[in-house]
Amino acid sequence: MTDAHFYWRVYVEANNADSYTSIGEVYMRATPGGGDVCVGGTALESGHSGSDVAANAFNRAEGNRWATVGSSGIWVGYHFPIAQAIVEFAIKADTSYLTQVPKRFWLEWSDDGVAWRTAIGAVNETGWANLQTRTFTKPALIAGAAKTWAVRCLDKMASGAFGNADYVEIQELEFRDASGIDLTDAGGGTAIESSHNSSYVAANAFDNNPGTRWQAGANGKQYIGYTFPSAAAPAILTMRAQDTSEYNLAPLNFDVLISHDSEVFGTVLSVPTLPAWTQNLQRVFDLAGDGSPLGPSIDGQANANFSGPSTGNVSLTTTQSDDIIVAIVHTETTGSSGYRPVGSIIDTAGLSWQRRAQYQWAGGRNSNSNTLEIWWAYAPAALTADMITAHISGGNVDDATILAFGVAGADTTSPFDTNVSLPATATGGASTASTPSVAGASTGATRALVLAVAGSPRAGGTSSSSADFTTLANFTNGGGSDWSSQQTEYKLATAPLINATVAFGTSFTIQNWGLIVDAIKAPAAGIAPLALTVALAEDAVFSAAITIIPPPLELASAFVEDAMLAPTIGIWPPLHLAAGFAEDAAFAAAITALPPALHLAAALADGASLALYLTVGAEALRLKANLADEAVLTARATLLAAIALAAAFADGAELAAPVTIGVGPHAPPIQVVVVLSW
Ligand SMILES: [Ca+2]
Ligand SMILES: [Ca+2]
Ligand SMILES: [Ca+2]
Repeated sequence: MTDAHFYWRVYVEANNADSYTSIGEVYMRATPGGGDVCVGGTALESGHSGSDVAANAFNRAEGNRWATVGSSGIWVGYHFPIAQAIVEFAIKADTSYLTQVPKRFWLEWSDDGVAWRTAIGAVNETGWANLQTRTFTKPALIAGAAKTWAVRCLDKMASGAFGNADYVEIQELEFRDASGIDLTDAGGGTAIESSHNSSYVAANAFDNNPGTRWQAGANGKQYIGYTFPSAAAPAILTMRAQDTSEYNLAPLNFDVLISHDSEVFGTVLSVPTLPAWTQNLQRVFDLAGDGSPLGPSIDGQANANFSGPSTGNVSLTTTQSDDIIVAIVHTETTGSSGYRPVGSIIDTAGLSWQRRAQYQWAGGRNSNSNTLEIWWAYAPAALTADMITAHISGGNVDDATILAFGVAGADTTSPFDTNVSLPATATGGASTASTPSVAGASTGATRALVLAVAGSPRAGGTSSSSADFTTLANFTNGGGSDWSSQQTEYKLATAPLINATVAFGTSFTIQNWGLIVDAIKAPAAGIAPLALTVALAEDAVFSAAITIIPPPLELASAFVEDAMLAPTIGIWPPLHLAAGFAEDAAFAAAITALPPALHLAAALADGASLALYLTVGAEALRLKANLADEAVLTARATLLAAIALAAAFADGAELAAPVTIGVGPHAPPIQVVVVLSW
């Protein structure tokens, strides 16, 4: 993500208690303490009062100001003639009207003047003096850490029962470390917020209680966060929507902010507009990632009942390609009829189905024989009304149920976690209804969708998932002599489970249950994608061999004519490699990083050359080079993981790129070689 944008504004959420808001001057700077860059452009505003137009905030003259009616949701800004990366701004009060000066406000940016995102903010600026100027510099992480972490909610769903309500709700927020521990659970910190409605305080989002929530409004944009007792460096953010029909009040997009003083905030991650929330859905975000929610995630679901005949159908529609499709079947017969396993599954899309798990147990009102199975198939394309048919072997069933769902973002070649404890199975509730539960579940994958699947020859109990899970389905077939019921719940684990007990919520109790717990893992050991972008002018050359293992690497170079860059880097995940070249420039890179933080910068004069071999550990790596004419920089790289490679070339250029990609923690290194010639 580039930080340079054409539109910047000061968005005011509160002032110092006045029905009007005014600002004498606004300054914006591309470097801390640098010169104001608000020149040559156009002043923007949400509106103004009388002659107090937006331009008055940029005329560098005292005794005039931008002013407008209102104390919240109003703004003044600047449309720059060239994109600017603002890292600091200042506000100056005018010669009077101090109660009109903003108290809580955000410097926001936009690329189109319509959709705005947060850059810097201040939340409690009181006690202004006439002509006083206050400066706000974007805070950055210090060794990856900050004392305060927050989420500024922007838009929310505009449909559904509560979609138009003018407030936002979050059931739970977590800031997890790399081992999956929610750092806020250690206590000693303070929940913070812009505001709350009624008793729906910020602390409700950090209480691990699904029955409580944070709610705030109006005007939509609100923030909530947590100030730790000392600086913390979470790796993962999770957000959970309400477990009620108000789930659609969760934010559809938001910015993740940090602060060192609980007063001035800066954005560290912008989460783009998300797909719609569902009830009790928990989404997971890599704080060093690109803002897209982490998978695997559920992509469509359907269920159906069948009694008597030995086939059952369900029609499934999904939205994404490269899903793993899962089908779960429960069958029961009464008396001495015996077990009814699934013989095969076929579907109209012609997918190749395999059985993952089968669990059989005896028990029920009529000494039933119960079979619960998990089947799966890889779907290269999204499914539209795919008819999935389970063929039961051994004869008719009394009752049966089938649940089908898609899982996006899974390891498509070997989807299930390979830990020997899985699939874990258990049965219970033989004499009295109980909550299905199994102990001793472990996973090997760093990130996996954990599934708990229960079946019973009894009427389904009250739907209920345990606090860290989300209910996927709860349904019952009441035909036949007895019943077939299923309940399935899931959660995205961001660290391996170790000898864990997996259970449903305590409200879900049932007799004669059977349970399977399993996990579908993320691909490539959760290593983030690599983006490699190069723009080359005429006669430029690019050749790169990259080997990476995983944390963030940024490599930037600016070259003048005849310059050459050839790096060799080996890294752990996310890698950003960017270079801008003038004519006759050349780029060749070989990179090898393992872990801790590396910052490398070089400026080369004419004819100079730089050749690098980097071995980096698991922390941020930054490589920057500025080359003048005839300079040469040589580098090479080695990666493990998904890679995206893009290049733009001018006249006469050619691209020949042999690419070999291996996945998995022990797969051979990826070799990426790009050679340009003409
Ligand atoms: Ca002025
Ligand atoms: Ca928590
Ligand atoms: Ca809560």
